[in-house]
Amino acid sequence: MRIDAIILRELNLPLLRPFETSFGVTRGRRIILAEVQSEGLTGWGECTAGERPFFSAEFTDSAWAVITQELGPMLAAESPQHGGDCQRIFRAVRGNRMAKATLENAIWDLEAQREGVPLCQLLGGVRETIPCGVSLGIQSSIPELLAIIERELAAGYQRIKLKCKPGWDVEVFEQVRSRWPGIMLSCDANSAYRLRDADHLTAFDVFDLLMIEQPLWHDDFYFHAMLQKRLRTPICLDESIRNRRDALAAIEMESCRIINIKLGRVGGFSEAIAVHNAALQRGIPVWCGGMLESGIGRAHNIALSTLENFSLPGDVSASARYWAEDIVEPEITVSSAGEIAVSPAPGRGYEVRTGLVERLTVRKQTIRAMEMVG
Ligand code: OSB
Ligand code: MG
Repeated sequence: MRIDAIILRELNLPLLRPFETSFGVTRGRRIILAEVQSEGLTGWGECTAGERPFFSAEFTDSAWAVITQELGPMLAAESPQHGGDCQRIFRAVRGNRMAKATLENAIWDLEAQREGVPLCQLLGGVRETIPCGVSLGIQSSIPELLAIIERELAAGYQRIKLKCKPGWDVEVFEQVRSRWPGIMLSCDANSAYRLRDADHLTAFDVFDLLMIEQPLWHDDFYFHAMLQKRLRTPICLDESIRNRRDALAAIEMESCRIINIKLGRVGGFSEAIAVHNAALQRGIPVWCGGMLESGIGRAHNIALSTLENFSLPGDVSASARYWAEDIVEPEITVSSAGEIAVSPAPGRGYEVRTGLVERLTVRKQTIRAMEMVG
């Protein structure tokens, strides 16, 4: 595929409600979109980096710099045949996986359109619907949280995930469990605890949680393995898993029993499939995480979630939970059975509302092939 143009945009999208985790509050997103034009087709990619380097070292401005200065020019100078060629094209750049995923995922979208197949089919997906859960941020009071859970369960969501941290954990789980003893419930600490909290974390076991996500350091396997030996509740790793090798190490060390796969965190579809396959072969279930994406990232998450081993409900939910207006058409909806029906249309399966994208754009840059000097 000849790359005719790469247009990078930053969009400012206010969230309908603030989203609070153990590392901070997000009120609106600064989202980078890549539009890659090739031979009359347009592929789109979304960068999942946060506004500040809290979830990971990458953030909106670092990703913008890496894409405009390095990755964009590298890609523009090549003619990739497949999304899977991007890892080789970008190999000189260390890390910066969310920046890489922004472009790689746009190439997968283009490839699916060129082949005239839905993206999920190109990825090897097997599901026509995906099971959905919600991730609920830290609230200012437990009654407020209970009201939100009631609404999400009524909407059909199959699993409730509660963001937690010291001071917003056991008491919260107690009240949720006493009201809803049988629901699929999990929690996500985003690294809010230390190994000295192990006794406190064992107290979570009575709540029959599906998993506790990333309780310890963002870059750790060893201490998670020590903690997992003491917990009945399965540990799920999110931040720690950057690639297939990390997944193999974590599984081998028994640092976790479940893996959360995020396209941006692992660097794009190729590596996400590799993590998925490694976990599948070793009997470790996976699910698709979310990063408060707009419709483009969400469409990519849906396609990924169709792979066989995505057997647990993910954090991929309806557009209307986040945005007054999503930038794709139709917007993403969830059925009363808590499922998203996978679009059969070629490529990402959702049209981009280019007029709305243009109105929300706060910076824009066209990237050209790298000058070959010397
Ligand atoms: O750890 O899964 C996480 C959002 C931002 C950063 C990290 C995480 C999250 C979520 C939200 O849990 C998932 C979503 O609804 O997109
Ligand atoms: Mg998480």
